[in-house]
Amino acid sequence: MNTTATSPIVMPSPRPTTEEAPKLVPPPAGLQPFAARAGESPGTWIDYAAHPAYRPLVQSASLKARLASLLVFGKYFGVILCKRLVSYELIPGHLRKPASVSGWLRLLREAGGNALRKIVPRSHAPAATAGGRAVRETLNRDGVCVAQVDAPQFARIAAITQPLYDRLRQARGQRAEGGREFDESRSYALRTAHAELFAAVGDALERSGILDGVSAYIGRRAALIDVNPQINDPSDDFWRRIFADLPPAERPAAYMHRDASGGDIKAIFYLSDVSPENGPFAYAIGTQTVRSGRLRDWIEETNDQSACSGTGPANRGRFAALPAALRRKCSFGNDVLPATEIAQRVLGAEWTITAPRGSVVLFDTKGFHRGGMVRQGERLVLTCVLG
Ligand SMILES: O=C(O)CCC(=O)C(=O)O
Repeated sequence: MNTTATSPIVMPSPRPTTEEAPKLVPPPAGLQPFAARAGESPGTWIDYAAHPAYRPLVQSASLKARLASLLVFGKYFGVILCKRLVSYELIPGHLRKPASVSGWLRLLREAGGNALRKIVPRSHAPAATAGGRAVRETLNRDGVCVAQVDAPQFARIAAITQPLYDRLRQARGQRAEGGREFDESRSYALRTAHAELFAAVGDALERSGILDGVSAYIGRRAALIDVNPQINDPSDDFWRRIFADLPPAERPAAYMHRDASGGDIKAIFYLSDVSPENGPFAYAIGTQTVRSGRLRDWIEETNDQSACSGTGPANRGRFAALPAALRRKCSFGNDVLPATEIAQRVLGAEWTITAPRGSVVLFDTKGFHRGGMVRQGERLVLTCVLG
């Protein structure tokens, strides 16, 4: 068994030089960084009993519907607890769906190791390099950090990924236009099949000091977990196709969300120039500091996992039938009403990151973000999970 091919890439000690330290792009002047207030979270901002899209459903939910919703919630809450116990999102893609006994053993070993690290956490030294320190400080302050990848390293990544984008474009082309869910914009490159890609991305992250900075930010040695090529174009309508049963209305924070994962860092490499029209990634700076406690996080993640946070009538019905304390979600942006205080605070902090090909955007996935909402043209990115 080749063990190096089955465990996450753990980078050797960082070895960037001062010249290689990434030049970080500051957020534009004029943004109002989000100042989190004690105890607040998406669940405290939206009163679903008074929200026009939910109020009638909250009022009409029968006892049977309430019990059914609670039952579904309980089931998915269990799933989330298990996922958090083994840090599921930190298990690399190629281990997640075992097809053999040895595959199951590798998965169990990985999951067990993650669970053990929760009980006996390993401490990690503060960032050792200038680039790493800059990355950590920027993530601490803004939750997001934009850098330029070294040109030869970027060229290597672009060349290796070209066939993956060709294949993804072909797969997307076979589907009727419209009605595309966000996940259909991505493919999942497994490390076992794409070792060269993982090596190139890992190298770029390591040599720039980014991985060093991420390690210092999360307080443990970060590894490259997943690498996902992604294409977005105007046929991706996941952000427009919301509340389809209701009359059109202004949704100023449509698709804004925090990830329903256990809290990892993502690195989005821009493989095409990204303008305001072709789906820039956007992040509300400072929102990584909105922390309302693990239980509330788990409740939000449960509702996203069970699809209860969707905006279709059935999803809203299930969500509305939950007890008020459980009516909170990670993908809360669709529900933000215009001209509310929270709309103004989130949108006032939102950095829409237009940048040339060769840029990389790092962000704390528990901060509020959105992207891939293309009006014109096409956007190619490589979304990587670090943790
Ligand atoms: O594609 C984008 O720019 C947004 C991605 C995103 O929201 C995510 O990965 O959680």
